[in-house]
Formats: sequence, structure tokens, C-alpha cells
Amino acid sequence: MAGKRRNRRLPDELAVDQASIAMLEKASADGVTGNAFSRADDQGNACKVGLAGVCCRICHMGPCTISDRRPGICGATTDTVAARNLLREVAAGAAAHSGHGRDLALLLKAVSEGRIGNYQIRDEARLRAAARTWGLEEAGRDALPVAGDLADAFLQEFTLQEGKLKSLSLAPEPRQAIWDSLEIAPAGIDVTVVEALHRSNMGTDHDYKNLVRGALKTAVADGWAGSMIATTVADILFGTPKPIRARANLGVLEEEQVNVLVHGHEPALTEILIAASRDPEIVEAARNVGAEGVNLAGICCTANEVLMRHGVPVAGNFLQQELAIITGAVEVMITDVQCCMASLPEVARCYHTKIVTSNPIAKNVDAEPVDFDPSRALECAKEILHKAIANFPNRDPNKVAIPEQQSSLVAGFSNETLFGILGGTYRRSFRPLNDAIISGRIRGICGIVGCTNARGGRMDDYIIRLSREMIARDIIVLQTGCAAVACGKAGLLTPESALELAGPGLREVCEAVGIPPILHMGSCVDNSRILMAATYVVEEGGLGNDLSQLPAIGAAPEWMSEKAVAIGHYFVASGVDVVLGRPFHTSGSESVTQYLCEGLEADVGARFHFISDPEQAVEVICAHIEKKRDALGINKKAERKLFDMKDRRELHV
Ligand code: NFS
Ligand code: SF4
Repeated sequence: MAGKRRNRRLPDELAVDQASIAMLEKASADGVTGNAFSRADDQGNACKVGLAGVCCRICHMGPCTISDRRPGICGATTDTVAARNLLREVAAGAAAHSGHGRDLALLLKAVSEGRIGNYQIRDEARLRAAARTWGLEEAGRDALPVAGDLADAFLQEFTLQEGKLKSLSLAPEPRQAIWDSLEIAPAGIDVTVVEALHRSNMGTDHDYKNLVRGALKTAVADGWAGSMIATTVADILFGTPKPIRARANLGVLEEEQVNVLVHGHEPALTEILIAASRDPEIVEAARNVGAEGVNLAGICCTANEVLMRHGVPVAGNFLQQELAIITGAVEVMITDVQCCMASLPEVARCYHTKIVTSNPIAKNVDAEPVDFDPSRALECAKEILHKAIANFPNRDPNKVAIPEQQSSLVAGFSNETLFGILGGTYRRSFRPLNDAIISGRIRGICGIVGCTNARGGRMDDYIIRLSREMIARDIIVLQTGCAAVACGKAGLLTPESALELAGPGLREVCEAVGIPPILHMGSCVDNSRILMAATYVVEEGGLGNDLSQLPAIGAAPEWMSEKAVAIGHYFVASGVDVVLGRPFHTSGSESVTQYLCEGLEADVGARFHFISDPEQAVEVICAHIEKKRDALGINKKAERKLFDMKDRRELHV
């Protein structure tokens, strides 16, 4: 690094899990020049203007640094610029999720036409249910033509020029009415992202509230359509997740095997890699180089996808991608799209590890591209595995140190599975969950999702503390993404240990119905599952008729990605408050920040809370949940009990 080296934090100030701490210590001994944490330290304090969201560079009279006293050359104020920048973040996040959804919809189309032999319809019931949901005929028809029609319907959701998305009808009707009245019911996903870029273009939308509503609209297209489609097609093609035991943390890497890490978000290639890694030809090739076999493990959300469906172990979440390489035991890391750090080849240079990119829109000049073509998926998968096997003899035993830490976990809680567990085989129902919430044994629902962040506190710490405290207070936790992996590593995703930490009410319910208190529901696009879980609770009855009435809240304690900005916005647009462990880059505009954290409540019945302290977050969340319970009138019984004479006497001793 040129220039002066700033103070770097010590390994145990960066992470809570021992495996990560050990790898951070090992890094410098191995000559690794940097990692996300050290680069964060080297960056020093973030640029104040960027942090405040008041830097504008969307035209070439600028860049302009805007303040209350100094508008941009075009006259744009802090309000306009902060809101415009926020909208563009949401558009980028929505584009990422939806690009993933589109790729899968195209794959479904190709499968329906018999063009792609390595994939098939794995869950026909899910296909037929989805066809009915999106208004298609399925009864009495073969699966493949139904899949073709569904793929077409999904692809139309991307391109619909006018009117509104069919997918919106998945939401409770009062919510749809709110979107209509605020004019934030989106047309096609692509069209909406383009509109977001258009309206935030120089000299276009200057009304900050209108821009924020544009962000909500774009996010609705993401959550209820783009991400929803990604989840639905993945279930149809790869199987709907069911509870499955697996392991998480760097200890899942195997000293005696060829280690191949899958990293990114789109699971299509990885699905085939799983089969290929067990192919006798591959196993034989691995043995020929002295390995016992091929060990597949994952990083980030590709990991969550194959964890949920196949029990493939998770080596780590976002900030562990470099640390996994530092074990010295990874032959190949395959990246697809999103959240794969630019630094991977640089870190890999200190070891024998090969970084292989697999998507034509996500390359790295220092990595090896293998352009993945679904029509020759097995061939591609084998090519990659052979690369890894050939690389095994290059491993330097002196540089290998696989941490022993790995935790067992249970993942795979799709709604389809929850219906079965809660309602039994004959009656698909969320009833026991609603009853437990109404009776107060479960106080409410908290979705804890999102990334980990190299700036700020120790990796995973906020997520874990919040999750533990939620279940201790009888709040059931739904998780996805890197937050779920954080809890997995901390041992919170085994039913046994989580039950011990759960409050008495939550524990009783979980034991009775057979679910753990923290439910791992999948990858980040699977936040669509959380939207649907909340919707099913509304539909089950007894807890109001809109999502905004539920004693429910979302939290992204350590978020960093534009995708998280989009997710936060679709939850708020859906009527669910969202707690963020760090604020958006809008502090340069008081009006925008106030609208996000207060004003939106009047428009959509929900708002954002920026809370950097986990303990304060716990209090805010509990207060929010109790407020919603009060409004529903389901706290009455408990209040009467609280104030009976015996309790009163006890209060006075
Ligand atoms: Ni979500 Fe998953 Fe992780 Fe954040 Fe990245 S992997 S898509 S964006 S960092 S949770
Ligand atoms: Fe500056 Fe306005 Fe151009 Fe932005 S759009 S760079 S504020 S002149």
C-alpha cells in the first residue's frame, strides 16, 4: 500500500468465531498483503460527502459536492441528491436479484422445451401450485408444457410495459390497495429499473418524496416479483427445501480431499457440480492424485442454496471468502455473480488456489474464466473439477491449516415445509403459529437477514446477539443469507441448543410443533419466502388483514450491499418495519432521513430504524412488537393477569 499505513485492528477485534480469528492471524504469516478488514482499516474514515449521500456525479458539469448552503450546478439540493442516490442503489439491488431470477426463468423455459438435458423438474407440485398462483391452466396437462407457460409468464413479468405485475396479487389485498393509491405498484421489473434510472437522471425527478416512493416501487418489483421468481424457479428445478442437517464454518474443508468452493448466488452450475463430484470418473481422478475424493463446500448465498437443498456444508459467509483461501487447502474457488470480492485472485496468489469465474458478466482479469453454458452443464462442471483435481498436488502442506471449528445446523425451512410441519399431512395450515402469537406464547416474528460488514463491529456479533435475545424474549426468528450462516456458525441453528436459549413460551410451542426457534429459510433472494410467510400468517386469520398489522419486524444488523437496500425497501413498502445496524447514505438530507424513519409510516404503515447498538435494537423491536399486539387487541388477557391482586402485592414487596 502506498502512503501511510493506518492502525489496523487485531484479529479478535474483527470476528467472534475462532476459525476466522485464526485465519486472520495466519494471513500475515503467509504473506497475504490484505483482506477486507485490513483494507477497511487502510481506508480510514469514510468520505464524509459519500457517507452523507450528497455527492452527485450524474452529469458532467459535476461532480458536485452538495450542502445546504451550496446546491449543485443544476440547482439540485441535498434532498434531491440523497434521494436520487438512494433510488439508484435500490435499482441496482433490484437488478441483481432480478437478473438472477431472469436467468432461472430462462433456464426453466429451456428445460420445458427439452433443450437442456442436465436439468429437470424436481418439484412438480411446486410447479403446479405456482402455475395456479400466476393464473395458468395446469390440471390434466403434462408438466413440461405447464413449465413452459409458467416460464413465459415469469419472463413477461420482466417486460410488462404497462399496468401492474401479476406477482403483486400474492400480497394481501389491503397492501395491494396501498400500492395502488400511492402509485407504487410496478409494471415489468426491467421497465421499473429503467424508470428508476430515468427519473434519477439529471434534470428529471427533484421531489425527494417522489424519489423515495420510486425506490419503494422498484423494491416491490424486486421482492414480490424478481426475487419471488428466483425462489420459485429454483424450487421447481432444484427441489423445494426441506429440513436438512449440515455443517458450517471453515472446519468443513477436508485435509485429505480436493476442496472446491462454490461462491456467489446463482445455483445452476453448483447443482450440477454436486452430481459431478460424485461421478465415479471424478472420484477416480481424485484418487489418482492422492486425494480421498472431492469435497464441495460453499460461501455466501450459492452456499445457502445448496445447503438448503442438499446439505452441502457452508465454509463461510461473506467476510470469510478470503479467509477460506487462507486455509491453504482450497484447490478451486468458483465464483458466479454478486458478493465475490475483487481481491480473491490476489489472496489466492499466496497459495495454490485457482479462482475460476463462471459467468460472462462477472469476470476478473486475474481469474480463469470458464463460461458456464447450461446446455453443456455437466461438461463444464467436470472441467472445473478436473482443474481442481490437477491442482491438488500443488498444495503446499506447510501452508495448510484448516481450523477445526464447524457447527452442526438444520436449514431448509421453506414455507411449503412449514405448512406441512405446522398443519400436519392432511391440513396445510399456519394455524398453530397464529394461535401461539395470539395467545402470547410467541410474542411476534423477527426476520434477521443480510450481510456482514468489514466496517464497524466484529463480524457476526450484532447478528448473533440480536438473534439470541429475540428468541429469549419469545420472538421467533426467520433468517436468510449471511445472517443465517452467522447463526449457524454460532450453533444457534440446531434445534437443541436454540431451544435452551428460547423463552418459555417460544420453547413450548417449538417443542410441541417440532420447529426450531430460529428458522433458516435460505439465500437472500429467499427473503421472498419471508414475505410469503408473513402473508400466510395474515391469510390464516386472527392477526389483522394486512402485513402492517402483524407483530413482525425485519432487521439487517450488518448489511453492506445495494441488494440489502432493496430488500429493506421492499419490506417497508410491504408494511413491515426494518431495523438497520447502519444508516443509509442519506444523513446529508434531514428531510430524506426523516421521511424514511418517520414519514413513511403514514404512507405505507412502516418505516426504517437506524440502530447501531444491538441492545437498543432489542428494545425497539420488542416495543414495536408489543405496540402491534396492543393494536390487534391480543395483549388484553396478559394485561389483566399482570394487574391482578396477587401480582400487585408481589410488586410491592
Ligand atoms: Ni445477501 Fe447473499 Fe451475504 Fe449480503 Fe451478499 S451473500 S445476497 S448480499 S453479503 S447476505
Ligand atoms: Fe451537479 Fe446537478 Fe450534474 Fe449532479 S446533476 S453533477 S448536482 S450539476
